Amino acid sequence: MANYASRNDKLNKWVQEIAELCSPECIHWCDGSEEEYNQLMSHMVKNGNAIALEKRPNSFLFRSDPSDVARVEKRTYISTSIEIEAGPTNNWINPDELKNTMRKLYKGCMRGRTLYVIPFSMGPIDSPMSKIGIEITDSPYVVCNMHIMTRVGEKVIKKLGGKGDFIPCLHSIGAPLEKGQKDVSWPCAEMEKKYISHFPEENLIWSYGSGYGGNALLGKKCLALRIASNIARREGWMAEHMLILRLTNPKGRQYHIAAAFPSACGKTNLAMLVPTIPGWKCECIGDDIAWMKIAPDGRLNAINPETGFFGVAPGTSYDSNPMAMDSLKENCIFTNCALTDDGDVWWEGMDGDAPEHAIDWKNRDWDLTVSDTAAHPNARFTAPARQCPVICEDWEKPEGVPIDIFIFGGRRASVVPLVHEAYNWDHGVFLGATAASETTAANIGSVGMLRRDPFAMKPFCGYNMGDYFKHWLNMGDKLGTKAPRIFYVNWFRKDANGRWLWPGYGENSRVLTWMCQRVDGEIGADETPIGLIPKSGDLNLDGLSTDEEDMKELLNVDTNAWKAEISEIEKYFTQFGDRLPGRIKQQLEALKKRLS
Ligand code: O2Y
Ligand code: MN
Repeated sequence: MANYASRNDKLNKWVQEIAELCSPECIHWCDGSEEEYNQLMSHMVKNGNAIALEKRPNSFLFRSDPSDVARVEKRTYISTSIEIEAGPTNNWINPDELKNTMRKLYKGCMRGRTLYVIPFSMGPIDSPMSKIGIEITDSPYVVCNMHIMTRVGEKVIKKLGGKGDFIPCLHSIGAPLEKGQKDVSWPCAEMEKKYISHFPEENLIWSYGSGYGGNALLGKKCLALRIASNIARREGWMAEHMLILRLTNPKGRQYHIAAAFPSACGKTNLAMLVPTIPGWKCECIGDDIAWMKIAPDGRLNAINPETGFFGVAPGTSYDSNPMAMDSLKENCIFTNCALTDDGDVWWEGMDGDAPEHAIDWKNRDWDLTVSDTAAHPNARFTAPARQCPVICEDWEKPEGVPIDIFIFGGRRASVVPLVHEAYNWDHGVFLGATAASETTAANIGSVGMLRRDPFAMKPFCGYNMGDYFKHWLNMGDKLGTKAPRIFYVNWFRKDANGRWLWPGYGENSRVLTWMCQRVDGEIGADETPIGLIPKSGDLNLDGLSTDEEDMKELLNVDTNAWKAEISEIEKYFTQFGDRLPGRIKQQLEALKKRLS
């Protein structure tokens, strides 16, 4: 039991109401302390839910149920009283119907388990941009992950006081434990009973049946994106699926960049970039979510509402992301990674040779003769942001950092050049609205399909996407000349033989420094129908082996391919009907004209 009591009537009443509905064995108010974390972890190790890793101090491996390995978009709902308010990119069920269904599931769902009350803050406690959430969960795994990913405990209850407001986030794994019943190591409900539900009209989240990541750590995708995007629209700010980084040039001038990429496009890698250009420094502020508000000086300031990284493990290595690897040495949670014989975690794409033998994420013997991967492709690490060697000293600044540059991007083997700059804000919003990426084995859908993912927000925008485009246009109107400049990148272009044309990773700093020079008006750019591209010689390619031919191909704008793209965009836009802003239609017409 925590050594504090909430004076907040709304909170106390809600906890009592949920306890009556879910019938837990006991209630634990989380204080966010190290002792609490340690106690929960020892309990989970004793019960066989977790394995303490010999090679990494205070780090633990969990294995999920094979049916519960990722966010479930098809079971995620935006429940508004009128369907059109959720829009064509979201699943919708009427709130009364959905609550009725879920109440039946919640009834008695915590029998035999502890109900944990997690008071958490998204954003620094003392930031005017922060929001308080209270997650009720019956999963100690969720409590420990929330300790790393958010600011938890008594300090939040103190800030809430007697009258403060909070976002109620109800979560249950949906696996009551009857008297004498033996528990399993990852209890959860079957797919058809999983619901990740959002009620934006009352700032409410109800999640049932899954214990995994974005379905269960409700501060992240549910609160900080789906619910926050609604609040942000109402209050005139932005909640975006963006990394935030600070780039410093050799003279000490700082630039802040916020970048949106769909899943599987290397967002965490870019957030922790190690520049290859001498004299430039890059620091990480956040790797997934940015909350941005217009500051008193008229600029757009960003905070990272989280305190940790919930990153994809496979493919993370000292080659692809050394700063992430150095963040993982201790105090981490690993989920669905393989376990080596010497008590460490391993995943495909890690540096060095594969182990001769390991235990795979399904708890089976594994070696190189086994065709399945040892780690699940969506295996994750949960790591404290403070452990990142390049975490920016201002990453917790209550007022945030001023954004100079927005980047959108996706994974495209052809058509889209390495980099282009928007002609103006409306054009930049059009670039965000039409962003698309080819699917990989790591994400949903068949491999190589082009999936439109506007602003990388398709799974995360909590209201009608057409209205979201309008909100972006409105923000540009308010920001005027102080609006960040907008760019679009594609690190993934290939030649006709399927060879990568751009080395990526740290070399992406060459593209970022070009953007900074553009912001400072130091260099011009070439006009093309789709936007502004670097003039020959302006991209710093010193020490890079990429030859002139490849560079030409990387920056090539194939008019015919773009004409084909236009009809795809037109088709895609029809779903938004009259919610598609006229200014976006005008951008499409302008692009058509430039291509003709
Ligand atoms: O599969 C999950 O539950 C995790 S999803 C996720 C986690 C961290 C950062 N981004 C994402 C994402 O899907 O964008
Ligand atoms: Mn994400």
